[in-house]
Amino acid sequence: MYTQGLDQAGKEQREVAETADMLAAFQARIDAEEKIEAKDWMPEAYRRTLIRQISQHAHSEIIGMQPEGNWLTRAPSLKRKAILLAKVQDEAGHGLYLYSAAETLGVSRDQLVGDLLSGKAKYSSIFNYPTLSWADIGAVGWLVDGAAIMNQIPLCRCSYGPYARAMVRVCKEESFHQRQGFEIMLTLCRGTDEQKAMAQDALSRWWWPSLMMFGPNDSESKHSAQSMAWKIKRFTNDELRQKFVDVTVQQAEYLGISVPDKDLRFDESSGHHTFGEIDWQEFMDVIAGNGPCNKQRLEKRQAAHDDGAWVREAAQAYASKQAALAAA
Ligand code: BYC
Repeated sequence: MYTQGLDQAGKEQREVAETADMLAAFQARIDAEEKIEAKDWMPEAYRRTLIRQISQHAHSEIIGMQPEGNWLTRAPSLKRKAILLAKVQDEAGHGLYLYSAAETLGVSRDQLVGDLLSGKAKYSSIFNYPTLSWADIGAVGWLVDGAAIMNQIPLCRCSYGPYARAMVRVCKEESFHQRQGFEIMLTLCRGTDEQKAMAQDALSRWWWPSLMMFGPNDSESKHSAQSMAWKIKRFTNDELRQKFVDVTVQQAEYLGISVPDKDLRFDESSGHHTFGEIDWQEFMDVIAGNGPCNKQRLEKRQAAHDDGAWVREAAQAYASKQAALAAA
């Protein structure tokens, strides 16, 4: 009901022509750091950008459950299993908050999920890589959640209120996820030679895909300039990638394993690490649907969606019954 109401409000709003004065007044609100709320007037392009970004973010959380879910039955102890189960459930929760935030912009959940399942909507490139060993669960928590936090903490200050508020809780949980991943890596690195080799192998395979999570270089990023002006993004893709490298290289040193980049070095003059060229062709292939696991990820999501049809039908039947009772 709530969504339908917003759908209608959104439709009426979109019928109003956007004048230069309206756009200037909107930008003034953004510049004054006011939060934009669901029922406020907003330019159609701002609304579309948010729907694109928030829904891709939600899809990433939901698809991101798969590579980790793959290890739930094989976690090395009951404690590890319980922790991993809680983490995977957290990701489902993040997806749900984010779908709800996207719905406030006047789009339906069915439409968003339909776009994911048809392959129209993107989700993060990182989840198209396989988790081959238990150490990959450590590397995903450490690197993938680490990159996620770097990208998402600034989103808590995003100009769109519902997205910014959803991100506060997401970031708290991601922070726990990152630490559990680092702790798995630390345990492996302090274990046998074989365990340390597993940790090294996981870092070697996940390093470059993690850097790709931040998106194309700024010079190639088609949305960054406008999203920065609207304060949806607070830092550019390259700025966040640099922060991630600076923090993570030191953590790898502490673990005693090597970042797989022969060009990586600390630059005294800038105080930052310089690093090698990302394989952008690989990135483009993955986001075009041709990564190692794209097909399997979408097939599994489609099967889960089909298996859940009876739950949606039951919820709908219950809602209709309640509505009929309320009307009687
Ligand atoms: N993968 O102009 P750009 C998580 C696309 S969930 C795929 O720079 P923008 C987690 C981009 O969409 C992690 N596609 O775009 C979950 C655009 O294509 P379209 C997800 C990518 O939006 C479970 C085109 O490339 N996090 O952490 O300004 C377990 C040009 O890019 C990627 C979020 O979604 C990519 N890596 O900036 C553990 C955070 N990068 O849409 C962890 C929210 C770029 O025009 N999103 N593209 O067809 C953002 O912050 C921004 O959307 C991005 C991209 C920085 C990702």
